[in-house]
Amino acid sequence: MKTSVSLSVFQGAKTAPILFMGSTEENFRTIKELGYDGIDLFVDDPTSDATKDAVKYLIRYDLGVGVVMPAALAGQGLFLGDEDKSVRNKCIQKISEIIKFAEAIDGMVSLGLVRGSSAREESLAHFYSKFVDSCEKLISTTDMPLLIEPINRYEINTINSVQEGIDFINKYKLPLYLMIDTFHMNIEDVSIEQALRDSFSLTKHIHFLDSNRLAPSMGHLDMEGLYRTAAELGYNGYLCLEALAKPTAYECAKRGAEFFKKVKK
Ligand code: LER
Ligand code: MN
Repeated sequence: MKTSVSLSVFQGAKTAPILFMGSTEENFRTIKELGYDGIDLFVDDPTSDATKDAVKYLIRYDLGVGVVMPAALAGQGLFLGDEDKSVRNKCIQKISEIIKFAEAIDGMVSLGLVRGSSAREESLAHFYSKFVDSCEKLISTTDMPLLIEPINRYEINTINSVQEGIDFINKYKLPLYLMIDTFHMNIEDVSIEQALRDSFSLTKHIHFLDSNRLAPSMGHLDMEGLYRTAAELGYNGYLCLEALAKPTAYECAKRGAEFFKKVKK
């Protein structure tokens, strides 16, 4: 299993799970020195200088990319399941550009907050018909896996639990995969371990956080047990600290590195 941390190339919200903020060389050097294998990149504009700097430093420090995350689009009001067709189309176009960028650096793309929430007055089926249509358009543009991330109910009202993610993919028979996140699973799933097992054949990436969205060992989940379950299942993707930078980015990343060193022994 490989390990990674989240980094945003742009100035993201302070409340977002962005461990390292900014495409500075110091951030990439620190991540490498702490022993991480790669990065999940939050990208707003694939053509920006900050994005180009990120690519330069990824190569310089020999770091891999797990997932490129288009969550910034949601912040701009662009959603794949939006009621307004022009909003959906703009979102599809922007994500297609991010997919092309991700392909060039061998990263996958996640569809999390960008799917959007279902309005109270519409049925969930109506929302999914729009979201599925957008997914089909995106799938036709790429051979790289697109990942659905189940996200907790306080952030979105579509695909909250891992089981809902599995059911969505099976129901619509789409060639999509899952990115699961233990922080959200702690809120939505009956058993994190069981959800890990149930979703394993579809899971390509894991956000590996403790109960408080900090590094494993900083909260109250059995992260060692979850690590062992992932190892037992033969998971060979990334375990990513998509964590809050608390008390500081460095301290949280260091605690994560110490955890991984301990459990890998
Ligand atoms: C993104 O990976 C995530 O987990 C969401 O909560 C959006 O920040
Ligand atoms: Mn996540």
